[in-house]
Amino acid sequence: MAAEATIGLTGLAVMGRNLARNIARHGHTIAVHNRTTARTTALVDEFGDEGDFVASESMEEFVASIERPRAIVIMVKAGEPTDAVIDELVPLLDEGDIVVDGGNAHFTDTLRREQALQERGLHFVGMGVSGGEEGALNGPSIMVGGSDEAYERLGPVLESIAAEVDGTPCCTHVGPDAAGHFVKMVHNGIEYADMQLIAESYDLLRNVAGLEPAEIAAVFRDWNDGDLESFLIEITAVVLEHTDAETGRPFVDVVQDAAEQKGTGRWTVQSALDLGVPVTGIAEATFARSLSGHTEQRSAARTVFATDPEGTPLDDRDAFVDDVRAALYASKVVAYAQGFDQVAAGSDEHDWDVDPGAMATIWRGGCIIRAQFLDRIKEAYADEPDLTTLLTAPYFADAVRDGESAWRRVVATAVGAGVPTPAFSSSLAYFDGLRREHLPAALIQALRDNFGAHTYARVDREGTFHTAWADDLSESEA
Ligand code: NBP
Repeated sequence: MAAEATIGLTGLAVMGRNLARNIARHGHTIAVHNRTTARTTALVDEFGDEGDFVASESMEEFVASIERPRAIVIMVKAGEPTDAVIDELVPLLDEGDIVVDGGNAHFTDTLRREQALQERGLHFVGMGVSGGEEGALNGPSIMVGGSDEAYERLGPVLESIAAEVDGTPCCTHVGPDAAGHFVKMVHNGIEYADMQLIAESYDLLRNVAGLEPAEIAAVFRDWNDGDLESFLIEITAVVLEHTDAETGRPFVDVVQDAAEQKGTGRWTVQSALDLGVPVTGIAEATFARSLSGHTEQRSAARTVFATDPEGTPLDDRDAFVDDVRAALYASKVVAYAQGFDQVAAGSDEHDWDVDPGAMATIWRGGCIIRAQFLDRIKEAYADEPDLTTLLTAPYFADAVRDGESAWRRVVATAVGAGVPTPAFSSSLAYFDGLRREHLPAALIQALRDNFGAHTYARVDREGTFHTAWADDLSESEA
């Protein structure tokens, strides 16, 4: 078979198929393959007229149909299936060929695979693709890891199929080896926090302000005209105004209130713990999903503690709704600041040299967290590339300062009413933790020295000290 395809893609389930169509629609000849040939045939039968597809039944034919150095995208189930496909592909490849994993791999798997393929003279690219099936077809946000050489070959194709905002493609070379999959993971973690904050806002508007779902939909639509403008706020309005055809009830009331946390949120929190980065918003969002799924414990607790606290009646419902908007925005600033801290920490740990402004730029379109807000983040990093925390960038500092009292009122009201707002509350606690002159960590250090001779540093002189707690309380330099 003549090597005629610019790029190849194996794994033609929903994501792979849509990505292949997107590539073909942009004028690139694409070789396609799937373990089960029926999917390949179906793609070409249904959409063959959208572009130039070169279909193969066997992996050998598929590889032979791609121009060298070959660029081959794998879009199969993450984990063992990805390793199985890599193992099948590698013996058929030549030095300098590029294997791209577009699945949701854990970044440590990508580190391992990159190392193994590099030793065989191949490039391995971990590529984060955001935007679900719709994004894959019409323009995803693409976070590409791997070598510069690999990006030179892949960049033109990937940038042509990515979403575009203000003429800029939502695709970039994030950094070496696993940088792309790492930032995709944090992106998903931020998505968890974003959705949890929206869910808490909804709960407060419904159960403290007493609004009906359709009324709350109108509130979200209104919010979507301002600073909060984003895909998630927009679809919240759509979901909340939807009525279940069968029962005539608000759709949100016929959906079970048990959310899953499938992996990337958990991975983000696990990595944050390893890196020592407090991503409280993402962690609380992940735990809130876990709590929602503990139906037996919830049922037991409901039986024992059924009564809601009375709380304080609202004086002014409209003012409360506006307070919730301000609290949502301030908490969102915190959640994103924490996510960007994690990207920076991961980048330092692995020498990836990730440009945070570029991440904000490519998340503006194609992906689930796309929002007007990301333009402000992009600008903040453009003004100050070494920003210590997004919270102190002038635009965000003003936003938090303006919303601070509303934020405190909302959290206090929620606590009084017994409505759980773990993401709102923990974001506020994080903000307070950062801005305070003194933290009680001093007492923790003293206690650790008392029970375990862990030593402490003093505020008034250099050095490390220990107090003889069980003896004469004298202090010595450790
Ligand atoms: P799935 O994750 O459902 O995987 C199905 C594909 O994997 C099929 O092509 C299947 O081939 C192939 N496959 C499996 Br399973 N085991 C295999 C093996 N041992 N050898 C060869 N092929 C094997 O597909 P998807 O939902 O399209 O997602 C693809 C990737 O994209 C995943 O990593 C996913 O996490 C990621 N992703 C998904 C989304 C989304 O919104 N769905 C978004 C972003 C990223 P078969 O047809 O022969 O069974």
